[in-house]
Amino acid sequence: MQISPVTRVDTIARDSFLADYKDQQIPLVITNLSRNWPARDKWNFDYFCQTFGDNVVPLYGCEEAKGHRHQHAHIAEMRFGDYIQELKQGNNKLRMFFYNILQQVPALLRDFSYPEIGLKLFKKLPVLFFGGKGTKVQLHFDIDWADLLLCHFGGQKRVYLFPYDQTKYLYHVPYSFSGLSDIDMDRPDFQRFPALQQAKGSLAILNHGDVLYIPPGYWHYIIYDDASFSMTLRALPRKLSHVWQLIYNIIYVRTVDGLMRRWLGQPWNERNRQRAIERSNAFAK
Ligand SMILES: O=C(O)CCC(=O)C(=O)O
Repeated sequence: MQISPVTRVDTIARDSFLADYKDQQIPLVITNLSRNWPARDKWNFDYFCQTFGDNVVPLYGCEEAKGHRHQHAHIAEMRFGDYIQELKQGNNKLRMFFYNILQQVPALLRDFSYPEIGLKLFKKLPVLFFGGKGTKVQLHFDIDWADLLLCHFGGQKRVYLFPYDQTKYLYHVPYSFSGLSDIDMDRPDFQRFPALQQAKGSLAILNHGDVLYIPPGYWHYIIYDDASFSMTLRALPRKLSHVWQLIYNIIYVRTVDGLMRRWLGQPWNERNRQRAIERSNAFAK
C-alpha cells in the first residue's frame, strides 16, 4: 500500500483551492479555515452536554449490519449526556453518526460560518460525528457524491483517503458504500486481503481546529486516536455524472440492498461479502 501525507496549509485563496484541489480532486488540510469561529473555543464535550445533554441520540456500531438489519440502522439510543460519559470512560464501540445539528440544536449554528472557498455548501445539512478513543470507522464513501469539509474538534483523528479509481483494490461490498468491515487500515492483513497492497492513498492527521477537504466519491477510513468529534459541511454535486451517481446510489443501490436484506437476510450479506473478496483478489499481484 502506498500512503502519502495529505498536504497541509494554514490558509488558501479561493482560486488556488478551486484550481489545485477541488478541480484536481485532491484532499487538503486547512488549519486556519475555522480560526474565527466561536466553535473553535466553545465546542467541547462539556459545552455540548450543557446545550443538548438531554437529547436522546441514535448510536451506531463499528461492525457490519447482520441478518435482516438495514446497513445504516442504528443499534442503540441514549441521552447525549450519558453517551459522553461512556466516551470519557473509554467506550469506543458506539459512534454518533450524521447527527443533523440544524434540526436538533439550531443554537449551535451561531458558533460557525460557512467558509468562502468556492464550494456551494448546502446549508441545511451540517452534521456531527462523535467517537471514543480507538473507534474505527470502516472504509466507505459518501452516498451523495458531495464535496466534504470535515471540521475537527477535540483530540487527534486520522483519516485514510483513497480516490474512487482505487475501488478495485478496496474490497468494495456490492450494493453498499463500504469496504469489508474487518479491514483494519492500521494493520492491513495482506494475507487475507492481498489487493490492498496495490492501493494508493493518503493520510490526514487531524487535530483540534483542522478542516479536511474530501473530494466527491473519495473512500475514507477513520481512526479516533482520542475521543473527539467533527462537523461535516457538504456541497452537493452539480456535475451531471456526480448527480447521476447520487441518484443511482440512493434510488437503486440502497433500495435493492434494503429489499434483499429484508427478504434474504444473512445469505444476501454473505453473497456480497464473498463477491467483494473475489473481485478485489482478482486484482492482487
Ligand atoms: O468522522 C467520522 O466519524 C465519520 C466522518 C464521515 O464519514 C464523513 O464525514 O463522511
